[in-house]
Amino acid sequence: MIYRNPIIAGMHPDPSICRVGEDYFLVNSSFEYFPGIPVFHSRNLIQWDLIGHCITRNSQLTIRKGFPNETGTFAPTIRYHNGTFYVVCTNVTYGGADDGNFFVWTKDPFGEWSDPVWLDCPGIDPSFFFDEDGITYYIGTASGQIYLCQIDLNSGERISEYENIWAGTGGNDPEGPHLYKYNGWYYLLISEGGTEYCHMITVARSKSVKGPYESCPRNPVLTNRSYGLSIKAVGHGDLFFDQNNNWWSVCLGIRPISYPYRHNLGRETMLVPVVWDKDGWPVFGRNGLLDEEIETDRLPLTDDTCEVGLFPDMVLDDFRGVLRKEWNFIYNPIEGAVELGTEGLSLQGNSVSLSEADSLAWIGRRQEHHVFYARTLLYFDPQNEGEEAGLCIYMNNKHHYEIAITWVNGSRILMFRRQIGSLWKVEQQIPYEKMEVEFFLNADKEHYFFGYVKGYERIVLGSGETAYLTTETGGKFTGNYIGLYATGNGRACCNKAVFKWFEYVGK
Ligand code: 6LW
Repeated sequence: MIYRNPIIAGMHPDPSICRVGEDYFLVNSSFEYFPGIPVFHSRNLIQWDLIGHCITRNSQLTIRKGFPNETGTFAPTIRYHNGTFYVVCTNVTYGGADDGNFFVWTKDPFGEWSDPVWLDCPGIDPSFFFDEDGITYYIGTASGQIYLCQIDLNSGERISEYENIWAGTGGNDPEGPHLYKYNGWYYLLISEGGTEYCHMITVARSKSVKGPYESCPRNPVLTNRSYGLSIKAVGHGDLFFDQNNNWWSVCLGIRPISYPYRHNLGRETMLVPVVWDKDGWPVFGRNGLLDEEIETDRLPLTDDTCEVGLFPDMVLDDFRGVLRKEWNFIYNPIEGAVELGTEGLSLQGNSVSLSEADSLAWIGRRQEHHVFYARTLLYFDPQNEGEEAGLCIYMNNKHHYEIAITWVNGSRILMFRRQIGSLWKVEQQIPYEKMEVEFFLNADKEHYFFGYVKGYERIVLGSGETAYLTTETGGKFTGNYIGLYATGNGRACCNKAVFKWFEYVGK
């Protein structure tokens, strides 16, 4: 059968995976978005359900504001050991509260996770390795080195000195380490080249956990740099074997939209078949290259009726019950800003505008497809100058396009606006009598189109290039979100904005 990469589309970088019997659990970085660290479950490795998040309570972690797309939860690792799941991760705050490395644990990955246990270990990209002799190793990245130390899992205390074990093969940013034991060898998998177009996975091995580590003669074992392949920047991977003893890796990669390369979906999760060569080194993908379409007969538990790959993703959300798991806040959520009721989703805007890197009345879901359409029915009665509620495509506070109902010079209007870095412009304003409006946002690879529905007519109010809302233009580690928001633009909002339903259809 053929499966397609990515296996988890939209911003889902730095994947890490563990298997328990025939069940697979996978986590990703989520940066400033909350809930943090999405947890996915699968039984066939290609269809993944979002089952929850590790960080769901404000009391667990404070996410640093400011620094768009480069604070919060970076590069988690998930491991299962003696009946408990552990996720070890970094909260990047640049000196703010709750900075550094921590782990959370649970017995039930479908439920809640523990409070963080903070670790005295520097740097980023932490991983755990449980050795056969019962010792728990922490592996991390700091000062251009991969290091290791022992920790006590109960207290989180570091119980040995740090020891540098490898610095990679000479590429910049050796990072994202994971350690495994197989056939009497310790294998150390890392990434080099930075999380951009020169990204690569390299591997080294040793008979002793502390080294010396010998580099694989075929390094890098995975990279798409300098190849005309549709997936670029592959790296930051984790290695595992399935219940049939077939080996695989999950890693990140991107799908650029244009040349020169730019990408707007963030870094996505890919699945790579792995085999071992006669000398005991892993061979990733097609001799070290990752294809978008992969033919394999090794996927676990897949029968002919199982659809594979990037199926159209369709969601019609009527906002009844509890908020669906794919909706995120930016930073820790504000008490009372977002509520679900019989009417739908209500957002109580505060004074924070879309252009500020601060907690605002906003929820968003990842853009997972280059081509999609989204629609929402909004009821909003703005009463003061600047009060606004609408639908946006959002990379960060300095890069977003939006359509909104707002109040300008004493009257209600529909508005289309774009912000690209320090360029900020209201492109369209039209008078609007009603308080209810159906907005739409359609995207293809080149443009985002915004408009509203009038009777049977769909009226486009404006459009913006996708190229300006890409990581290369103004982002860092995340991808684009489709957001619903309300704001008083400098003042409190009198009335709540009510979104009655939301639809997303990806193609
Ligand atoms: C992460 C690093 C990386 O910590 O980017 O792709 C950083 N790899 O390993 C943020 O995702």
